[in-house]
Amino acid sequence: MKNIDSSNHLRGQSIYLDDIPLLTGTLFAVAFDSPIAHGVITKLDLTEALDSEGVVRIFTAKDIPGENQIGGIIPDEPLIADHHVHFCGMPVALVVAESDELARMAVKKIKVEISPLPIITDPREAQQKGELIVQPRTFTLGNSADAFENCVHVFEGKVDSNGQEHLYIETQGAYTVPMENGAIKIYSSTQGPTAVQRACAKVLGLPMHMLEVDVTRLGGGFGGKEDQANTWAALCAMATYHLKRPVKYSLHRMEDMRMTGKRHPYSSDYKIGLDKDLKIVAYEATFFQNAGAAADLSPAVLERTLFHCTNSYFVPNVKATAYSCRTNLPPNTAFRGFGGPQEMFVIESAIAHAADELGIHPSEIQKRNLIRTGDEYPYGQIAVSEATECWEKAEKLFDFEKAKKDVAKFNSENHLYKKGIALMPISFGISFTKTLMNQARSLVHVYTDGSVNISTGAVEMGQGVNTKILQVAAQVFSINPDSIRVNSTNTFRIANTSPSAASATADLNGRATQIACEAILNRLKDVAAIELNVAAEKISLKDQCVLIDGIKSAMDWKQLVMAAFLRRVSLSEHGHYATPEIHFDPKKEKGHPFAYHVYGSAIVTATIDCLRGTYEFDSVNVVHDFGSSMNVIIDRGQVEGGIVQGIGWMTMEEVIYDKEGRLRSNALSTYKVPDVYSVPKEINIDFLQTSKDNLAIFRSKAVGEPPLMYGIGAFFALREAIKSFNPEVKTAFDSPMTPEKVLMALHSRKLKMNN
Ligand code: LUZ
Ligand code: MOS
Repeated sequence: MKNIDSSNHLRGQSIYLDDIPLLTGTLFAVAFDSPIAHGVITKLDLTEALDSEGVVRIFTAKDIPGENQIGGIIPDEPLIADHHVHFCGMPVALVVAESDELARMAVKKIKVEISPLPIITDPREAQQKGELIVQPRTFTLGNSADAFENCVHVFEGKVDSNGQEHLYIETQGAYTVPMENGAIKIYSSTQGPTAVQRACAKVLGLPMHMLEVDVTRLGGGFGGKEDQANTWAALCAMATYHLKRPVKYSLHRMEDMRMTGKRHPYSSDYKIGLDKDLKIVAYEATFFQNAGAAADLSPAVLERTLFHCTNSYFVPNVKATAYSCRTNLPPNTAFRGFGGPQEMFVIESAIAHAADELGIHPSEIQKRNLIRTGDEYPYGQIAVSEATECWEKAEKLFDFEKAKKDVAKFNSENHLYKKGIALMPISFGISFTKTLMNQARSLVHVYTDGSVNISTGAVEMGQGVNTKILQVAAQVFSINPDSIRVNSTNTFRIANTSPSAASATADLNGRATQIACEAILNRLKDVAAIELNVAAEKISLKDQCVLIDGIKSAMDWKQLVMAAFLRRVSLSEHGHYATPEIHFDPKKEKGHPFAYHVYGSAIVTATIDCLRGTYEFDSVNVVHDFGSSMNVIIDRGQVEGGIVQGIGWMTMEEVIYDKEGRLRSNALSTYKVPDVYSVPKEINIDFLQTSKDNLAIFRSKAVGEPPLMYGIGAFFALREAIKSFNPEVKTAFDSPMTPEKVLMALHSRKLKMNN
């Protein structure tokens, strides 16, 4: 089944925030944000801006009717700077004017004086100065200190990974409309309608039932709108609260890039110990997460880093410690993978380091250490693993041995072009790491004409979740998908939602939909049994017909629905799903936090131009654990997109803040994202079909985040190619591997590994 949005997307008929028709009297908001990364506001001069054409009002922190606080996990983030500014891009004032252009003109006339304070941009420096968002956490398994004593090979080093701009095509924004009795309707480009509702309630000092958040779809989120859509919604809602007029704020790209947080850069230390058979016996890592100026989701991201500290490997002795470090950058936030990719890059670097020293290809080590069913993850969960299955199938299907030989042959015959090949296995835990968040609800109505309308907490952001929800209902009722509609996500229909995140949205909301549809179905079967005068067990529904003992009766779906209505049987249901079996004890740092894991292996091949340092990816060949995919087209799209986004993070996307905490890569002229020319020339995705029971919706495993991490293989493929040109060089584990860095590595004589 195709994505139900494809046709409207193609015709430009899909509704995004900017497509909502504006009501008469709508005003436009634009934030004035701090030009200084850290300091105390000594003077804020609004006079000239207030006189500017079309300005209705300028709001500051003292206009906030409730609490000036939008911190989700920790209350450490003012909506509008009061006295202190903590990062460049922090909102200081909100101009509201008759048009977007007039608001922007007025913003330029605001004058601020800020007495500067010391600026920290480096996470290690922050940690040394005790600037931590939360207490550090440590996961341990076995005894790594003792285990290192018995290792034949021990290697230590340092790894750095940079941030990543989400670059959702639709920028952040909100549109707020005053309703009766002081209620406010909030259209928001958010992954978390309830997060927006909660933040606005706090800022306005209103009960949540006054705030209706409505989301039709997003033009991408990638984690950037899990928490950080709250700001714009709360700003607009505050203006609507005071002015009793609709207020819209749709960010320009440069505002969005400057004012919002990104993927967390990490700086990490590793120590890896192997025995003579290349088994990883001990592993230690310390992570310094660059959290930015406020907690945002950083503590949760930090937690997921620890959960994935050994990626797809079983290591019997592990100690991993993670620090969330407060710096003067915009608060970094969720980004596809949520701290997992940063960690996986660290253990893959440790393995590559060991392989360098031992003179072997890293895959020799990777392969020997894949986690098997029954092995224990460092947090106590026992693996039900497909790691070896994916790896071995990839090796066979894409003939890894031959590919390696072809690369060697190419390299022996070419001097100015070199190829490199890398294998990248992944293991990603599915569930929010916070157990309580793993719940969802679905409201299903069947109308008397037989058509069906579904509302859930799931937000459609291009990932195809609405199509999957629709498929669930179509399958349970066995009716034509055309007779089903999935509604916008709305906090008045579905309450207390978890954000659409953690790859778990289709599982959670799909399961809730299944539960609701099955409840209605059971009532309908009872009605059919009475109408047709047979036992209810004999009734089934197929292709909009009622069957008795598998044989078509005279009654169809529409007649059955009408019969139920005439008998006053409810045709609506509110289904609730909470993932069973999961638990975690943060005191012990042990438990069973994930419903299941997703596995896979990718083989990445790169070619570099050794004169220029430029490169291309010849192919990415993947065997991915989809379980039993319920939508092959959508799932394939998610894997392709993830791979390209992962490659972008690892190779070309370079977030640059200067020492003053100002974003230098602040536009698409200075921040390079993958385009059609830089995607791999070939991407082959093989579906590992598994029949094991799992907690996914219809056994169709979550697919949103895991494939991004295949992109890490791109770094190591480039590294292999560089090694072939310049065997002397020990390329630093410092991503992204930009063409500049490749060129430097190719032609440097004794560039020391940076440890
Ligand atoms: N968001 C969140 C996430 O709040 N908790 C998670 O565990 C998570 N994992 C991945 C992506 N977003
Ligand atoms: Mo996400 S990083 O699942 O919002």
